[in-house]
Amino acid sequence: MDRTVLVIKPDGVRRNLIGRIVQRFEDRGFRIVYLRMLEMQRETAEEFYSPHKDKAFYPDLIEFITSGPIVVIILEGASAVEVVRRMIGSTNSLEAPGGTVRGDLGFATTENVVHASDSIESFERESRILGLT
Ligand code: FUP
Repeated sequence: MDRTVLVIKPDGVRRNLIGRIVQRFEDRGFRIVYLRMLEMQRETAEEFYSPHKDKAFYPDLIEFITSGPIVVIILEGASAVEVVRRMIGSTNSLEAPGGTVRGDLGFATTENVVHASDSIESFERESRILGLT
């Protein structure tokens, strides 16, 4: 069994989508092994998104992810990283196919409803940064 980090971003929380998002992953067969609502501190956000620190969108991304509560979840299941990534859809919600979280519920790139680890290494890194381990 693999584990992955799923984050419901501030837009998802503001738009009251927590239940619907969690439902999709439970329906698919994933087990929730951790779930907590928190506000990401600026320092944590900067470390979390440090691979993007030279990108033009970085300041907006930090502003956004710290703009309100998020929900941090660890999902467990077969091929969790890969399957959950497929279930959230591409980064730009406008390009994400129907049936994915971003394709069904999102309409932007920075404000794209959810985050999910893109590898086992990212899962471990994100767990450490978010203080889950
Ligand atoms: P993803 O793994 O799909 O969440 O996307 P990336 O790791 O490529 O990007 C991390 C975050 O940066 C995305 F959630 C949204 C933001 N981003 C932008 O705001 N603009 C861009 O052009 C690309 C990414």
